[in-house]
Amino acid sequence: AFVQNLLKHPVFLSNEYTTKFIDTTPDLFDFSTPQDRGSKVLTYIADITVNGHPETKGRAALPEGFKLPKAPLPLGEVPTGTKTLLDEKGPKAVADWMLAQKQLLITDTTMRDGHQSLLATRMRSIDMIKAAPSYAANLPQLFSLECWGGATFDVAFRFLQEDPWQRLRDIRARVPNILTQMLLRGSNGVGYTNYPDNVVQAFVKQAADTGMDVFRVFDSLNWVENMRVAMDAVIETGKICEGTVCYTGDILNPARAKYDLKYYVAMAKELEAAGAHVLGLKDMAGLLKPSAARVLIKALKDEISIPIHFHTHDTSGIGGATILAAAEAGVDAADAAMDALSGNTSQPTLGSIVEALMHTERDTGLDIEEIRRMSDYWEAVRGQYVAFESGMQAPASEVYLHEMPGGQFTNLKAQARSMGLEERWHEVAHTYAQVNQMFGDIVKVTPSSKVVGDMALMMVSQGITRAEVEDPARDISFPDSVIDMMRGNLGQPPGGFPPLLVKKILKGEAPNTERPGASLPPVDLEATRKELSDSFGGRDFDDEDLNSYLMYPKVFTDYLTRHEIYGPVRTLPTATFFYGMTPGDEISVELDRGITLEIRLQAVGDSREDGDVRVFFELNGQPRVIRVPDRS
Ligand code: BTN
Ligand code: 3PY
Ligand code: ZN
Repeated sequence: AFVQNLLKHPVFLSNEYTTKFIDTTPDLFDFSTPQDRGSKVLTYIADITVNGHPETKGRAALPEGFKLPKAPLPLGEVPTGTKTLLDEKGPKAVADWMLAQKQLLITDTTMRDGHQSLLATRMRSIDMIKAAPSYAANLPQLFSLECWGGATFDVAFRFLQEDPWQRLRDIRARVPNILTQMLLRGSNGVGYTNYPDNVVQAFVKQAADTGMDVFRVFDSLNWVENMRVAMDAVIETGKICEGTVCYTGDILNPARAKYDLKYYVAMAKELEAAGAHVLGLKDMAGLLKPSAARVLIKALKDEISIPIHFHTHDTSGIGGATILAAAEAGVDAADAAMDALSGNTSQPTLGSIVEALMHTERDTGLDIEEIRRMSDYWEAVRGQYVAFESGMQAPASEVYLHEMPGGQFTNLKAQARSMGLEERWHEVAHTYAQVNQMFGDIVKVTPSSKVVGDMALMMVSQGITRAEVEDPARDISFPDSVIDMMRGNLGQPPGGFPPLLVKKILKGEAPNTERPGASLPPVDLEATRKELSDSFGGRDFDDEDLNSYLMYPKVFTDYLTRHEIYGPVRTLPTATFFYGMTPGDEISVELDRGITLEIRLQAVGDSREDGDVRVFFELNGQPRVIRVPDRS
């Protein structure tokens, strides 16, 4: 409408058009809100340019002379890979092939746990999509690409204004040969709460349909009973079920006898019997020491006959040594992150693992030069996310004390900072360890880790000691998440929760010690779809949307509401998405295959009495003015 008005305007026709003309000619703005996607995207850019992005405001800015990251060129044809084997022969054939291989198989976690652990999960799809064709062509020996799950859903909708299903579809379309892999929190899906069985089932089916191949299924209290629904759903799809043991404690330490070698072997056997094609060994905090890995992997290899896939974090600085020890003991596959997104709370360094195993029996077969090229790209990508760096300077042995998962560490630290507890971080870490003991020494991984973190922050901020929490005479107002967990809503840890503490927290109310899903009624999926549709004017919603809504009702509908205003912002360059544009900047945005917008920012007007700012663009050569409220 604006362009129509502009084109007919006599001053414009007389060729005296300047941006000042637009700024001083209100009738040009006599049109209803711009509806087309281009205008919506311009509205987003204008808003960020004028008001800043709430997430990067006050944080580190992009370095001077910043350049857009460039992915390495794909080298020729796409060779076959692990995905080809799954499609042709099924999950059992993949597992058999894994066992028959000599090489250590490698999963690249850069696109999921790598940025989850280093950059608070803020990496945007566009940066992954650009690398995807190069992965397919240049690194076809990778076992899998972990690119989904964990915190992906929550963050994509809430902070990145993009749809995680689209991310998976876009990566899948560009990587036809390597397995995609996700982290599934068992009956907690990709959320923080226990969902009804049919919601978990619908989610798994949709993930498989959209393009997921390997499902690493775990339970945040290591309760196999609570994993079966998700595992069965994966098996049903014909994809790969990686039934997973979470590692905590220290099998070599007699003082931590609760989680000893026998415990892990027994759980692994249970998972094998439950139908897992692969056993996942998930060391989410990076606690498995090299000497313990030798003992544990050897025992597991002796006792079970499915392949073992090892995941760890480098928080202590010796994660790489543990992977090498596990490789020596015969582990079949291990996770690593591309060099530029590795180390500290992330996974050990992929290129260095490849180098360390070169010319040995477990040589990974990966091309180190291609890894370096890919890592150079990730290095440039990481540069765009300076605002989300945690400031962690060095690995630390303190992780053996607090046992915080890599994905939680930086988040909890940021939370502590926002509560004014930054200076007291080590106290938070100590308290976290005390809370774990008080809760009976539990596995700490999302969502149980969040509960421990909530309790620790509450105790430190209010100056409450463990003795006071445990004192029956002292009234404590517990965080909601703690009450919820003690009610049994996340399931049961081995041996149950300490009865006296449960009694105090629940004030005598009886906890549910059965599997939570057993008492949650199934959700009426079609009625839920209708409810979603009705709240958006009768619009159609597909199964992906429905599954998003089932996992995150409020987060998803907030995302949809913002989508109405801002349109498809997911393909904006990351620098633009987080920092807006500077007059004179030009960007090219592929909205959809073949639909490209050339956007140039001409000028930003001054704030007017009406509180709005006019922002002047050229969109594919045509002038466009966008008004946004000044909130800066
Ligand atoms: C590339 O393909 O190299 C990057 C361009 C991004 C294309 C966007 S990503 C979302 C959407 N889906 C597509 O298939 N293309 C666009
Ligand atoms: C998650 O659940 O997001 C995790 O990464 C657990 O380690
Ligand atoms: Zn992890």
